[in-house]
Amino acid sequence: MGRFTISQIPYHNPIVLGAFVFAALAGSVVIGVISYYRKWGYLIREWLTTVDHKKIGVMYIVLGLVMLFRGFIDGLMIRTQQAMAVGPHSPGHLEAVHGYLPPFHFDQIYGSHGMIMLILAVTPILTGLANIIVPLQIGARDMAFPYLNAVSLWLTAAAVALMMISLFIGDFSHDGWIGIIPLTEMPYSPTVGVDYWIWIFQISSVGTTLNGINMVATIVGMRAPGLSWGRVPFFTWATLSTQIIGLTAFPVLGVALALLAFDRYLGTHFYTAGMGGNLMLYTDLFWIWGHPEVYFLAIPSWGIISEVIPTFSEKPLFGYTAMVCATFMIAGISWSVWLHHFFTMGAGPGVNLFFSVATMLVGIPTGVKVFNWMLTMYKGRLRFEAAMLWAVGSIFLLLVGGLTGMMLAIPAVNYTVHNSVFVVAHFHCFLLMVAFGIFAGIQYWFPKVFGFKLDEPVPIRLTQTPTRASGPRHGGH
Ligand SMILES: [Cu+2]
Repeated sequence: MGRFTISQIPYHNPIVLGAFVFAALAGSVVIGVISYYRKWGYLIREWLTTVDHKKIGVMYIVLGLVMLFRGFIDGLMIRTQQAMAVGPHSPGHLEAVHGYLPPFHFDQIYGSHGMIMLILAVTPILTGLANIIVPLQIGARDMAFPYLNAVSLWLTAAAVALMMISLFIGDFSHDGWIGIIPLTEMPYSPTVGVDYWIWIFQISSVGTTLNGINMVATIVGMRAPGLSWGRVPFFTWATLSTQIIGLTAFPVLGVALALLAFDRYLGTHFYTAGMGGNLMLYTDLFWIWGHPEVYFLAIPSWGIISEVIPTFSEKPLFGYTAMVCATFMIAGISWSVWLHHFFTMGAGPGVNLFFSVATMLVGIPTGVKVFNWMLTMYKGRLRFEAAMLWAVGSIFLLLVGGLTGMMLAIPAVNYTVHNSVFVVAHFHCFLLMVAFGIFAGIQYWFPKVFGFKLDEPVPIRLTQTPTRASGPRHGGH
């Protein structure tokens, strides 16, 4: 904090100033409305200090939706800049046109968009859904450690607060959401931006790890009598494998960030070339967390659509056991593929080949899932309500995102599309698949939380040979 001065407030930047005025106005309106209706006592007693899993879940989702909005604005700003800024060699342009954002501002937005969407929007929303639904699905009264659950939520909220403060005081990291090394080292990033980035990441991942401990303890130890593993609803299975990934992956990120903090504050050389340090150490540690993190987001989303599709097909989930096995296979393989994030960094053909084959293996269990969803819908009585439309859309996005992923798994293709937006398109298909799953889940479970169904137009019903649902139904309403 000693490095903050009054000059850290970017009052000379009209975009930031405008955002600050808007945030201040919106904040005072919210405070005014709460005071006018005298709801402070209710808010503090019933919500802010609660340890109830459903209310914590709702707050997680609200927090995530607010950050989804900010991340969306960041995305719009990135795209607007790219549409306006033209390079000197583009057709019809003899000189560069620089758009509306100065480079240092664009770089911050570029980092904050990724950071917000992955860590502060999608993760809290999925955690919130699991918080609400998992104890209900397994017949538990609450999570195993309700107080710890509240601690996890407020750690995430603290990270969100830091993220919002970084918008107005000081700056945010200029070095991308992955913290490209050695740019994040002190000589290249002397401002507070990278420090914000480190502590937002670190605090929120401690919250996520604690939540993982809580979830695993709940699912393993608090299932209702008779709810054996073979009958556990699929979303709970998905949450269990997700949290096992989280529990093993997030500590690696914690170490990677702590070593970077040592480099910055104590002058150590873990990631710099001097004194025996190596920047590839950071790259490896980061992506050893970074790839499992992809499945940390995707698997719960697949869990959601595995609940939605059987309900709106009026059939049980096809291949329950295969689905569970596929989920854990994906979780397992996700540990041996991280180097595909830097094929072009020169690890050599042997290493690249290993990680290429390992990456392609992920396609097998993922394909199992896609076919199982399709076979669940096959000859079902399909009702295309909003949740089902999101779920089916999600499968399409998984197909596009997954097949481009198979292309990127080939190192030669990686070299070819390097520095293009191919990989950006690939992972945005994949993450929008996650987002579609989230919207399906919110729509589907909304009545569970609030007691009424969201309004929707008359659902489309495909007339097909009716087959009655038979056998045990896994999960759902
Ligand atoms: Cu990956």
